[in-house]
Amino acid sequence: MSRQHKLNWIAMGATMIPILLATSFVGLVPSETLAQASNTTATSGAANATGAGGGGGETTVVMPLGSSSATGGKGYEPHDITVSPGATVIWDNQDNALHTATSGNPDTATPDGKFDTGLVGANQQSKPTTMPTAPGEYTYFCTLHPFLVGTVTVQ
Ligand SMILES: [Cu+2]
Repeated sequence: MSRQHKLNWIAMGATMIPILLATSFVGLVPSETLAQASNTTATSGAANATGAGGGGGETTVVMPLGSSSATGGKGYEPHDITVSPGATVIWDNQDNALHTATSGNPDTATPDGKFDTGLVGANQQSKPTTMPTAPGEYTYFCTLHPFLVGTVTVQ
């Protein structure tokens, strides 16, 4: 066999390997991967439910699309949350305007310094924001749209 022939055989072998791998992988896909995908979905769904109800994990409050409209009736969702002392909360801004979650008096739009996300951009999440350690009910609002009001109960 000439040197050129040998090289051709090697090259052909190299191209066959990926094809064989791809073929055998495709054979595995239907049952295995679909089973895994549905398992993953079920698990994350369960984790979310636990986080929302448990109070022990991370709590997320949504600023829904339309929150910047005073008459839209959209506000922090959920409006009231209960967390343990010093827990962290994330505000998820799904609106197309900037918002904050700032503790204080919404009637006078006066922050009290207990917690403040600062400005949260459209379609962004706040940093994990640490809640007070002292039990109580803390009212907060958006400094740009003070008609957006929510409460955090620490207990
Ligand atoms: Cu706002």
